[in-house]
Amino acid sequence: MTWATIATWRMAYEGMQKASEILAADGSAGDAVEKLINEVEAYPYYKSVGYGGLPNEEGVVEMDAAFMDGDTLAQGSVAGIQNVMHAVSVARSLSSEHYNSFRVGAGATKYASLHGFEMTNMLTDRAKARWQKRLRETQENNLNPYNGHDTVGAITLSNKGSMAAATSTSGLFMKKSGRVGDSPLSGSGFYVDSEIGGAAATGLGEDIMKGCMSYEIVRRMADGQSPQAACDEAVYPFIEKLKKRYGKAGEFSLVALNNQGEWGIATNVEFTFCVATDQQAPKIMIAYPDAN
Ligand code: SD4
Repeated sequence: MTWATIATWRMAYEGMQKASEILAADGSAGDAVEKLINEVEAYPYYKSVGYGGLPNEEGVVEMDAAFMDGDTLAQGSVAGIQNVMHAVSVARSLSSEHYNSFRVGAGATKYASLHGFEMTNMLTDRAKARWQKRLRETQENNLNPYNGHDTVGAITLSNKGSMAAATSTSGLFMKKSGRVGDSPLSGSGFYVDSEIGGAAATGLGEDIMKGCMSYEIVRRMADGQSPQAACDEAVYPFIEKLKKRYGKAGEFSLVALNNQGEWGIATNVEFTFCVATDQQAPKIMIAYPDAN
């Protein structure tokens, strides 16, 4: 077998180095994907994930995260969780619960605290200052407050042929309290099946959810499409469909990996992503929307 991993945005690079070490040492796909995301969550300068993530409109940091095991199809998710350093680890823990595996708001935070996860104030001074500035700008200039926000999403394939997927985000900057995007939603923000492959999304959750984009990519791979063909044929026609119905479409960037270690991406914005395989050290790549 051959191991591989793909993840959204340049911010995944350092975490991917750690994940690659785990995969190269015959570690599990779940451990590798959790480690990758944990690194991003703990880094205070990534403004859209974990510690230092930008808050909602009211200045409160609310995180969404998910974990999925491609062998069992077990999933765990949290949405609107507060004061937790590693939302994805809480999601992974929830994935072993047969009932109550998707928790939101106070219930999610309570679960994290009861299960001994690291609790901390996630609003750094830097993120708070940025929020205050954006608040002024949006009020003064009537700006769209939501632009420029990213989710880390990753898929891993282990040497044993097992796969896992995970996401973590503080959601859209200046979102309304309680707003949840695609990232913790199975089939929209992520999906993985070790018999086929997996996909993960970043972009405007409200639009990604309309097409269940991650599941649609995995479904196409199940029908025999390569990850790249599945991304192309799932994502671009769907963007056109939204444009036809709404006159516009939000940002979409999807990554996919199959259980042979082949990968693909689709994007309608300039998009950085990271890839590593047993043949390829972690590498930052860039894709441009005009290429499609
Ligand atoms: C969300 N998809 O909450 C996330 C945010 C994101 O690039 O990834 N923006 O809708």
